[in-house]
Amino acid sequence: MFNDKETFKQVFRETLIGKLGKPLEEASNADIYNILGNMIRENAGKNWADTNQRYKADKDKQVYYFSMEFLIGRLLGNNLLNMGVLEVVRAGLSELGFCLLDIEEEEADAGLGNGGLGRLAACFLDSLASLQYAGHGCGIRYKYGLFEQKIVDGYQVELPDYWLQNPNVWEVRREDKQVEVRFWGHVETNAVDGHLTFEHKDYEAVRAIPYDVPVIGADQRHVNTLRNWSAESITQPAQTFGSLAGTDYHKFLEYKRSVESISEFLYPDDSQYEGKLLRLKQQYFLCSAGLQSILRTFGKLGLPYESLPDKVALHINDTHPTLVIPELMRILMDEHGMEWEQAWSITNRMVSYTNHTILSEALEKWPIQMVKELLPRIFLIIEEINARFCGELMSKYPGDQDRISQMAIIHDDQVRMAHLAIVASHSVNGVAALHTEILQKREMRLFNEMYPHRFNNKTNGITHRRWLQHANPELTGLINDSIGTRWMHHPQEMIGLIKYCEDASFQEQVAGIKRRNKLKLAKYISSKHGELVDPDSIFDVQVKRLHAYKRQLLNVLNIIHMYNQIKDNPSMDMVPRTFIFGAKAAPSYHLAKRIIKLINTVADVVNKDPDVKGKIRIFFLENYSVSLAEKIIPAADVSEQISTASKEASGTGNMKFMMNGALTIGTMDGANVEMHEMLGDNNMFLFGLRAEQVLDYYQYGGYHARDIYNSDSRVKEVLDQLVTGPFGSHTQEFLPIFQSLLENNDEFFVLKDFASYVETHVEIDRAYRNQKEWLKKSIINIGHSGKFSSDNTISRYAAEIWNISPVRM
Ligand code: NBG
Repeated sequence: MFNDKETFKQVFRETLIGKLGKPLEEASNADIYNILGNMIRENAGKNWADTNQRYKADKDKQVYYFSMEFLIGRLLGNNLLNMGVLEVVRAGLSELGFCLLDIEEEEADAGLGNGGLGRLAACFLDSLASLQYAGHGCGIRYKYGLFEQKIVDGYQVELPDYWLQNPNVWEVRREDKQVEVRFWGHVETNAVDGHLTFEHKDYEAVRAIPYDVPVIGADQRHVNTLRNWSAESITQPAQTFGSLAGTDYHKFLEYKRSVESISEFLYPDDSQYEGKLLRLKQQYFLCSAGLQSILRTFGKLGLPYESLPDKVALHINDTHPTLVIPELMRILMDEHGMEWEQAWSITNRMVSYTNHTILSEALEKWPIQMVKELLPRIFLIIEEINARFCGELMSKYPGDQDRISQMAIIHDDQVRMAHLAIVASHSVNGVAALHTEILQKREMRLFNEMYPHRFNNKTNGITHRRWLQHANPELTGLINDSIGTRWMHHPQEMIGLIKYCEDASFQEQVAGIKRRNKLKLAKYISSKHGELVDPDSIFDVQVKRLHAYKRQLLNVLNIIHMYNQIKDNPSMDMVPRTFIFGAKAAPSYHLAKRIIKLINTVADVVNKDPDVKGKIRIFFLENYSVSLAEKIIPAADVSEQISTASKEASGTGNMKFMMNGALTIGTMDGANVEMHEMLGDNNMFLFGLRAEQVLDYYQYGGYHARDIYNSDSRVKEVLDQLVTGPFGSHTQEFLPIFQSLLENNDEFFVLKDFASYVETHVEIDRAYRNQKEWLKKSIINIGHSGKFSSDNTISRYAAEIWNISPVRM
């Protein structure tokens, strides 16, 4: 029905009338979206079923990617793209009087993730299906995604994101695949024939219902599954509470509320650990439901359980799904009667773990009391894993008590989830070369010594289908016209663009595309802010979660400094700059929220000041999300990747900007280091401390932020302005920022890197004036960006961790 425009139009019209009982002329954009979305999903249905059938028939090894977050964003455009019908549908709809871009805007942005970690999971699903791997997502169907951000008087206000208000056309509720997850209660231990058995008694049962979303690969024939679990009360309350009279009825309602809360909302913390009971419940809910359903599918193959590691790989995205480990042990031992040693060996061969951060505040540690009460059987298993591990340590490092307490899984009455994940996995990977090196040499040195072959690097990637082909169709067209279309399946072949980097007509086309993307974004900003945006200014963009280590503050301090310079010298010669920010702060992260207020305050003062008119403009775009990113990134000239070196494990925004031709100003952190390896000093603007220097300061001291305040008059002027005029207020609301830099000695080296950052921005101004050179750099960036396609990353996970090959349909 999608083969050609005319057939599409006809079928679409008929489907619409059939489903809505009204003619096309009366349909709204929302109607069109719904009909089209359903048509696409139904159309993918056959391939979906065939893919599953094929996996089953051939008993192909399956990978399950467990993640508490899948930041999918909108699916319509990407599904049309991967099915190869984007152009047919665009043209067909247009002839029917509808604009596909407007129709896409009708879709709720599935914000079931915080930032990079969740978006990485979404990119990986796209690559798995597109490269024809048998790899699926296992997640939670949160009723509310990440909060919707409003900016009111410059402050962040959080609103619930009820993304399911309209039916989700992509998901299929699978009641037949439901499982039961058990909480609370106690464990009864019995000895039968000298054999211990464990029985979980008086537990509270929760129904886990899967909602399956097809993940359509780029060849459209290969369709994997993202299975998101929803928590529901069991249907027969009498089973749990006897009769439904009187107090029992209230008990039931209470129980129902508490069960449903498990999949109600996504924790809005990025790189931050929240020691809340509900979060632990969510984690176990995901792990238990996911595993039970995986093992049920495996069971149908009729193979012995010993062969599990050959048929199933379980990947845990950060430590959040670590309970997969004890849960798998439980099922193998308690339900399949396996001995500990065998269950352990199977678990170890099945599980692999990715670490996404070295920030200590993100390391999960659960109080043993909480684990023991909520998950009594799981706790016993974790205790046993710990006891055996400590025993191993004692025999390997006799008398080294210090090492044992540093490495133990249970310590200080807490379960250290990262230790559990490392000990039980056959592979532990970092997400960029530098990050992996820091894990091996510093953060996890002792584990690396003990398990030298377990650690490996898998540098992150992004799907070029969403972030280039879908987000930037014009640039895609230009690439196709110049090097053909093979790069879409072999993104590293984008390197072929390098030969055009000095070609005047190619450069001109790249410039034209960038300008048109900037015009579109300018229009969007104007519609939101009611101010004109100059498309000839440099669009200098920092969009990502707000966190002190990402140093949005450094960016603002430089803007204030530029402002001061213009005030001193209003005729200063500079290329006009439009600074664009987008960032959500965790609702309880007070300093981060102050920084948002500061950005907005500075924007307010600067944008109103006639002295800087035509020189600097600042916009904070509210509610940064996947779909907003798709509008912003293709329009950026400068990409700000300015985290304190060593702190950003990889970053993935950096790759998206590079792929769309922005030049990066960045520190030698995360994947920036690998970008620099390819680009060299000429095609990237590097500044600031190196990771080694930062880590040495942390270890040995020697940094005194106040010395910089006292010796650099620019720094003093800017910081003083935060507490006095023109940005300070009578409420002293920026005093905490001021104090974090001086009283608390500037944990993230903002002041230390200030001078080199300022200088590098001057260099950017200079470089931009030479458009030919700038465009050359831009093309070199695009050409090298194929390395950062998640297709590349996923091929490595497949070959080096999961041991799977593509399944040719
Ligand atoms: C984040 C890192 C990023 C990285 C993404 C994806 C967490 C815990 N970590 O640098 O901060 O790009 O993970 O790996 O969210």
